[in-house]
Amino acid sequence: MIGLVLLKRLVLSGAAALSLCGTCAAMGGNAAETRKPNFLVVFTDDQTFRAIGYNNPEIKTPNLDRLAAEGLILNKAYVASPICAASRASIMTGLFPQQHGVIALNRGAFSPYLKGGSKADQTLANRLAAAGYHCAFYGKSHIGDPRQYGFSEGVESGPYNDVKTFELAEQFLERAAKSSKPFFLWVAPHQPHVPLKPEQRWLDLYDHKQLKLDQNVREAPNNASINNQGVPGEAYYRDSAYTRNWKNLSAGPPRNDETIRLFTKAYYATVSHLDDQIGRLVGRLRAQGLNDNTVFIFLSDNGYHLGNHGLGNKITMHEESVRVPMFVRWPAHVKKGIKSDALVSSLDVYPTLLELAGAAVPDDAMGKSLVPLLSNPASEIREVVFSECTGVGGKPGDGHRMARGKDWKYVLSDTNEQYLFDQSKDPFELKNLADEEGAELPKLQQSLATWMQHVGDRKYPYPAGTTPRP
Ligand SMILES: [Ca+2]
Repeated sequence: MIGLVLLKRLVLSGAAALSLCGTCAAMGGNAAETRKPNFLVVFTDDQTFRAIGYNNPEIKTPNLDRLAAEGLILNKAYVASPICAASRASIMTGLFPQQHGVIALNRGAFSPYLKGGSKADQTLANRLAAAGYHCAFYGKSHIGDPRQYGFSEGVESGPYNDVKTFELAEQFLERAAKSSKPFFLWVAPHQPHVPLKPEQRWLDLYDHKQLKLDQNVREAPNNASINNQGVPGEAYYRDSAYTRNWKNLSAGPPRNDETIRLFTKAYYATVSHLDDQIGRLVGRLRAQGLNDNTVFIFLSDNGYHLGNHGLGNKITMHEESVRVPMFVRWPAHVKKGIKSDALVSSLDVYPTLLELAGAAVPDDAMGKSLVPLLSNPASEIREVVFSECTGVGGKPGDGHRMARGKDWKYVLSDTNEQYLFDQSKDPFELKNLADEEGAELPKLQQSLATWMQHVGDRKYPYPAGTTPRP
């Protein structure tokens, strides 16, 4: 591990890169010739934070566990928005949905960031391309052709094409190893988004009867608006996915323990298949001599409810929906086996990669660079992390907002109900403490109010009845 100052100097000047790397003799063309690190981001779809082996021994992800153990695990990673298109637009722009305009699934609002648009130069890929990177994208975009927002090559794949996506990504690495340019490779599989179609060999890894149910699993959601997932609603998603593609079972609410376990089995099996593909991709990285100088970042676009709070799908501000597995691996410079409890956002990918590329980070970027954590995982980069899922129910201002501090989480719900959870004592979010006296509520209310004003939230100023206490 190297110090932050040294890391910055190393990345920005590049001159010392080889002298610090003990395994450089084994490095291939690309890494040996370039000074800037390569970037490989694997961005999965709907993978909740408990759906990875190092957070949950029931799920089998040996490759991801090994890769995570070779770098920095980020325990508290939250997405800017727990829904596909909004989350993807956020990670590519470094902004929250109400800033870039892609609310919920309104991908048309991304047009200013596409080629020829007024904000096209602001995307992550365009900024990295300007810094000398060869940018390639394989997998699910959800916000248009990736070649329209800064990637010089790549394709947007449909569902069930992940095997092809990984093949193309491996072929890219073979070409990249022969190039003198650093690369930025974005791999976005569809797995484990529904409809689930796991092959039998992955299903065979799990006995649904042995799967444990989380403490907050219910047969049906209660009526609290914090659980509103809008239209068409999670029952549609889950019923259709499950009924069509695996077993003729209705898994929508009301559920029972068996249907939840059966769905979880299919979901875990899908993640295990994904894990195998990621393991092969990083194996190719190693085989091409690109391993040491490639920053590998793993995360998902949002989480997923597996019967938690009586829900499937995502869209809520519950942990299952908004918190994702995330780690950073960079063998040349990041120590193995380190973990951080710092509050991290998916928005942090944007400034982190720009900083490591030696490019300027724009003042309006909403994320924080993760670089300090790479050398000191005990450091903090923010006091509160935010998320939003607006557009729930089809109205632009409706939806959920979250301000999550170190131990406490505050949610302003769809219909202006307030929720306060003490994560240190109640990680499954079973007890709402918003009506109890204490310093945490006004503090997080104020944080959220400041954030709402900054992003131009349509609910700002606070709705009547929910005014932050002084
Ligand atoms: Ca998603």
